[in-house]
Formats: sequence, structure tokens, C-alpha cells
Amino acid sequence: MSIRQITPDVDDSNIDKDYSTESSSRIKNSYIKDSPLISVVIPLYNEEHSIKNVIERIPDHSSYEIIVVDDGSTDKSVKKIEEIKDKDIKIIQHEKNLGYGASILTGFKHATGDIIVTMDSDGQHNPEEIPNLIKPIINEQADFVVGSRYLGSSTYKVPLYARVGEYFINLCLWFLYRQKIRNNQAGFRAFRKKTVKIFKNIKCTGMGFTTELLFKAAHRNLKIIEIPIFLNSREAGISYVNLIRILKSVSFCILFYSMKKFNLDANRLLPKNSLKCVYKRVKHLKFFQ
Ligand SMILES: Nc1nc2c(ncn2[C@@H]2O[C@H](COP(=O)(O)OP(=O)(O)O)[C@@H](O)[C@H]2O)c(=O)[nH]1
Ligand SMILES: [Mg+2]
Repeated sequence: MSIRQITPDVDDSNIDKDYSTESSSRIKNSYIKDSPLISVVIPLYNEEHSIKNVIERIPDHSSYEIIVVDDGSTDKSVKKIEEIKDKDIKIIQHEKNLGYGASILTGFKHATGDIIVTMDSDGQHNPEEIPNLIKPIINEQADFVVGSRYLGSSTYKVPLYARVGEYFINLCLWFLYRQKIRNNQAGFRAFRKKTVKIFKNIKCTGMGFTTELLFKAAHRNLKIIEIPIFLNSREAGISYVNLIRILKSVSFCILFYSMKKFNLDANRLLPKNSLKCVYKRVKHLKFFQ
């Protein structure tokens, strides 16, 4: 086993590495070798009961790079990872809790693979399904793959508020980009490393990240598809999802991308730089968290 604990840097130049073109309508696959390197990025926050099992179940293959971003856990999560034998694991630790999205962005900076997979650390996703998740990318059928609980044989009961929220976000995605993603709050996803630059300026660093990631990808014409996955129920620990926060960040995200899509030049409609001023004022209210 080798565990490398890395202090996160603030330099995000690594995100740009290897990305050749800004306009990313279907990025070509030619660089993906026969055996691509897969970086599995796992955001972690107080999941001492599940994290060890999640990592141990990641396919045991040299082409898998495991990156855990511990987001200031206060329980024994990191100790549990240190107990793991026979796996190389990169652990990056945030000194304090920065949020789900911020952790994934940190993971991107340290990922060296051709394909990046993100999955939860609470045991709801099955690492054995990673090969299925990345298959459409290897076969050049997609740039971005979302594991969908609605398509699989999963018996997981999705709460009503989550169904309604996902239905509404799906409608917005369809209206703006003619793109349907039913399970748009899913955290089990895969995409090409070369697309990562697109996500560099993401503003939602909390749970709203999942929505902004999809809007950004759709805005840049990435080919996004959903494939069936099996979603387990959470067996231990608690969910830190805060509905009000998500609602705020998702609303801002939808508004922001609607304006982008319709090319609304806010500075033409409003007094000069007023949008910048509004943003400065609301920034500290953590709308984007
Ligand atoms: N890095 C990080 N991960 C988080 C945070 N909050 C939740 N997570 C992780 O994100 C994943 C999904 O969160 P969860 O609470 O299970 O959301 P739910 O499945 O939608 O109820 C889990 O693996 C959590 O450990 C956070 O503040 N920072
Ligand atoms: Mg969960």
C-alpha cells in the first residue's frame, strides 16, 4: 500500500494541461490508449463507516488511480483509509470543509488519468460498475457519462422532493440545450480528462456543483448520456445535504446559464457594471455553496 498525503495547492494550471481547444464540441478520442488510465476521484466528508469498503471494491488494476479528497473530516475516515492494504491511494486533505464541489475540483487538479470518474464515499455507488460507466467514453459514444438510478434495476426509493427537483432541472436542460438527463443529481459520473478545463471556473462549490457541471457540459456541447446503475441505500452516517442551499445555488445556476444561452448582455440592459456589483454583494451570502 502507498498512501500519499498531498497538501492542496491553489494553482489550477494543471486543470488546463492537455486541453487543446476551447470550443469542445465532441472532443476526439484519439489520445485514449488501449488501456486508458482511470482516475477515480472520491469526495469524502465524515464517512468512516463506508470509505474503506468503497476503496477496497475499486477494481484492482494498475490502470486505476485512486484520489480521495478529504474535506476536513472530523471522524476516523482518514484512519480507515490508512488501514487499507495493497492499494495506492492519493489522499488530499482540505484543512477545513470547503464543500462537495470544491473537493471534486481539487481531485481534478491531481488527476493524471485519461478518464476521470467521480463517485460517492458513502457506499451508495458500486465501484464494480466503473468499467460499465467508462465504456461509452472508450467507445467514443459520449464525452460525459452519468450513472442513472432511474434506468437501473435499483429499488432505491427516491424522495419526492428529489424527483420533483430533478424533473424541473431536466426540463430546464431540455429547454436550453435539448439535452435530457433525468438523474441530474447523480454523483457517479465519468468524463474525459481533456474536458476538465471547461469546469475550471465553476462557481457552485457545494452540492449545486452537480447541476452546474451538467449545465456547463451541455453549454459546451459535450455529448452527455445516462447509463443504468444500481444505487444502494445509505447504510451508515448522515447526509449533509441542505435543501435550502441547494435550491439557492441551483436557481442561480439556471438563471446564469439561461442568460448565457440567450446571450443577454446584462451590461446593456442594466447600468454599467451593475451585475458585477450585485455579484460582489451576494458573494458572501454563499449563494453558490
Ligand atoms: N468533500 C465533501 N464531500 C461531501 C460533503 N458533503 C457530502 N459529501 C459527500 O458527497 C457524497 C454525497 O453526499 P450525500 O450526503 O450522501 O448526498 P445524498 O446521497 O444526495 O444524500 C457522499 O459521499 C458524501 O460523503 C462535503 O461537504 N465535502
Ligand atoms: Mg449519499
